[in-house]
Amino acid sequence: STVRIIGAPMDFGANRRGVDMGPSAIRYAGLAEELEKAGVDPVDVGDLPIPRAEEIDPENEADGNAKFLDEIEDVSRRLADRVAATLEDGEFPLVLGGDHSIAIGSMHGSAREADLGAIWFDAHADLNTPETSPSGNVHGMPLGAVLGRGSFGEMEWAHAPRIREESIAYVGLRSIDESERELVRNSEMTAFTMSDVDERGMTAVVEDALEVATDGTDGIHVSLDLDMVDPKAAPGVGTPVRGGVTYREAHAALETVSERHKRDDILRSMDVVEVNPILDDRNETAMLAAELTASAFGKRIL
Ligand code: DIR
Ligand code: MN
Ligand code: MN
Ligand code: MN
Repeated sequence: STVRIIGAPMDFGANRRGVDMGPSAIRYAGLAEELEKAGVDPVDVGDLPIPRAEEIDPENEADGNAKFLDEIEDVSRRLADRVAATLEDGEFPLVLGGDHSIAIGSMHGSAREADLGAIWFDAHADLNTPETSPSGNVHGMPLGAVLGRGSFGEMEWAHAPRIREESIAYVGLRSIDESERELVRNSEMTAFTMSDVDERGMTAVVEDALEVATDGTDGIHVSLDLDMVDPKAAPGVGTPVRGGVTYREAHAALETVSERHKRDDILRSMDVVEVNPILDDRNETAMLAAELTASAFGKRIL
């Protein structure tokens, strides 16, 4: 099978600069080689053209309470088209971020021709909207946007009717805004927090998450925010939160996804986000991102 690597070097959605270098860092860490070891055929189509923040009128930043929303809307539309075209060509879209706002485009594109479930590996819930966000950073809002919550103005199109809340499972949650907590609790989504990982172990949790995401859907999107992992193993992220999953648990999580994929061909699209080389320690977070992606596609020790 062919995996089409699409770089999305976007940092408009994050509060820390540098996440736009994530795609280069993950490639340099050996993503294509790791994927080959997993037995897939990677084809790298380069990066989506994204303007530099320096080129943008700073007035745009304060676009209501969603910073750089116009720029993000434009990138999301083009990314969604690329992801949909990749699937039409019979290839697997693997999108490299960039901040987590890129998931708006990748999920929307993936859900055009399919009922889509999702596993959201993240310390954060990313369910804010311009109305609820305390930061105005769109990387905290991608699920809000695709689920059609809140007012995204020109980006209302991002609502993807073929993504149902009940087909989304979180894994790794540990940092939810006060205003976001009720949104998650009142949603139809399934939330596995770090406490669930503590109590039940990562493999059992991800098996349950896979049940949620595959039940009644045509396939799943895996969104891997590297801040799911503890900052000791993944220091190069914009919003590190201590108490995250270990290096081994992270591998177990993605290996569990690949085991299920081997049986039932469930994987449809994936993104790997929030790697920030400026904050990293000798590219180790990018290397982890490459390794975990290979685990998702079936790379094993033996
Ligand atoms: C916070 C932090 N919930 C916000 N979010 C994220 O700004 O909305 N950090 N996603 O990675
Ligand atoms: Mn996130
Ligand atoms: Mn996060
Ligand atoms: Mn709508």
